[in-house]
Amino acid sequence: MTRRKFVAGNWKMNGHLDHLRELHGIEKAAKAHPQVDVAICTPATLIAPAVQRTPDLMIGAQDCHAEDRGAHTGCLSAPMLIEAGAKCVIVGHSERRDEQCETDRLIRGKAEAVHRHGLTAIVCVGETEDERDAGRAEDVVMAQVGRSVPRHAAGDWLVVAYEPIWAIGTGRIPTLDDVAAMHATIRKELADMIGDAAGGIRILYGGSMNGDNAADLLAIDNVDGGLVGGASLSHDKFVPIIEAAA
Ligand code: G2H
Repeated sequence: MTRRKFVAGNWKMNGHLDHLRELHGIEKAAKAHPQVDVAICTPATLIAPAVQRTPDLMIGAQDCHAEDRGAHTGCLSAPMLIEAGAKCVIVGHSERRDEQCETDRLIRGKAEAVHRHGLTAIVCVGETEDERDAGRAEDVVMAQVGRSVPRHAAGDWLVVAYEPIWAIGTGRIPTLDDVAAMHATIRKELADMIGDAAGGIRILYGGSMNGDNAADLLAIDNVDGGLVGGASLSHDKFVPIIEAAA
């Protein structure tokens, strides 16, 4: 099955209003390569101004609550993110699994909320270095996929991002063979869960993706794009990744 490549930037807790100038070059590259889906997930405070500044670029969020409203101080719901102009939402990033103690069950609830309101959910999974060294990487990731991905998932609203935690922001990446093996395992797990619909779900690689390694990573079977942190913060580092995906 043919899947459109998807390159999503994750600005994490970086960027102020003046940083939105970086979006112009990214929007231009996205327009020049319409065969690639391109998004930037900004801090929530920047979503609305980013949409205003670059209306043709997909802007996303980095989290949302599983509920639509209520007594949840400090949280944002999917309808609020829609109002701000978000089109996609990262859920279950390992930094939130770790720092906010997010569980697979909670992450599945967030993905379902994202879908309920017509947005695209990017569900993150990935193993620690200890888990990989112990030979448990595939078991850990399969369990996360099994519990975090809703059973009615489909390619038009759900994306999985495989991010080995030890590769995040470290400049280290797995071997290409290891990436291929993990993405194939995720595809198989999705097929066991949801059948033929699994073929339409995009599986992104994340963790120190940059302009130098993107072409090799994106050429791997079942690598349908990238979730990019550090290299998405400037257009001159992010645009080569979009070009590699085109
Ligand atoms: C992994 C990735 C973005 P980086 O978290 O989600 O970050 O590309 O900086 O490793």
